[in-house]
Amino acid sequence: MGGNLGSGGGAAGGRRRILITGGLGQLGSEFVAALRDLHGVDHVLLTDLRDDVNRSLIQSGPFARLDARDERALDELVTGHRIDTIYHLAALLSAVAETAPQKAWDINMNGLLAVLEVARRRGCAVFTPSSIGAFGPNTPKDWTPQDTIQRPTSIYGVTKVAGELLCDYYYRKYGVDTRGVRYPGIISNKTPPGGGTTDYAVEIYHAAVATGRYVCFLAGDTYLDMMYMPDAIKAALDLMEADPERLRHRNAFNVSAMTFCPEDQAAIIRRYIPEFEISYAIDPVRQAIANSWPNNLEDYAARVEWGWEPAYDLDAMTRDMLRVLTARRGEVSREGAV
Ligand code: NAD
Ligand code: AKB
Repeated sequence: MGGNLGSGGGAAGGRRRILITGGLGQLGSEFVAALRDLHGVDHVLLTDLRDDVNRSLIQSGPFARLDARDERALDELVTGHRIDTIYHLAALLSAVAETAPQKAWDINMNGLLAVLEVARRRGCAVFTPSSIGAFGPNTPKDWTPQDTIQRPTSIYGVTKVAGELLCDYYYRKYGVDTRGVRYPGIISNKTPPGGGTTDYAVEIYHAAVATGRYVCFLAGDTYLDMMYMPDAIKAALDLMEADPERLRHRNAFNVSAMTFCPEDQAAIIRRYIPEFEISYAIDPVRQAIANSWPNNLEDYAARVEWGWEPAYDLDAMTRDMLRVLTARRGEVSREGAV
């Protein structure tokens, strides 16, 4: 373990004492930094099943190896570090889950159950992300309403709907302060995505900068909701600090920032890299999942209940992604030349 959490603070309007599960993944690795900026390095305990990736992040503050399903180990960390808030990010994403449905159910559901049980006993608040994957083929595809039909056909979606309901149940039955959003595909440049259907939208930027071409596993006209990482972080932090009196939905807020298809994204990239080429080699499993998800969500409830507003659209995100990745590539080639 990288160290113990410092003393002082509390959840109510001040510095929280936070534990993150699955913290070495695409979201967690950036949530850690944002939460440490806000609450202090020593107040944020990073945990993950793995400890063989991202050594610099592991060494940057308190870390513990934790299987989120291990309720006893989680309870010990929560009591030992006097945790008051859990960001539960451990999960298998949609494409990986489809290769091992029983394992996906085990990790996604038993991990969440362990977190909720510990939160119930120890009085913790809990943030758990749901996903656009919680919707299915008979959900309205455009401007998908906050409260609508949810009959997902992927195992990932099944666990996301069950998770939304379980979090609502723990709030109603036991008063656990559970909160969450339905994230779209998240695009970021620090940690690669962990095996989802929307991963293409991240890979495309890396490929554009590295080789100027990308072979996409979804068809060019597949529309999906997407969001840039800074907005994803803002959504979680704002929701967790929102006045509970104003929250009617709590665990499954639709949040939306932009919708596009691979052809749209390639066209925007060409504004900045005119020679960029995209071609297609469709993966039937991920295409079927994508076809069952909405094109774009209506997020009025999040706007009204806690003031949600994204900052990045497709063009602003593309400029930032290309700027960061190009600079990083320059650094790497300069280091290589030394
Ligand atoms: P990721 O796959 O990048 O990271 C998940 C992390 O969980 C990994 O570091 C993995 O080692 C860890 N993990 C797996 N099993 C574990 C276990 N049993 N105990 C502890 N840790 C375990 O995923 P992510 O993209 O960071 O997603 C985080 C959450 O956000 C998930 O609930 C996911 O469904 C949700 N979400 C993500 C996106 C997205 O586009 N990334 C979109 C919607 C929702
Ligand atoms: C996935 O594609 O599985 C995730 C998600 C949208 O939940 N990125």
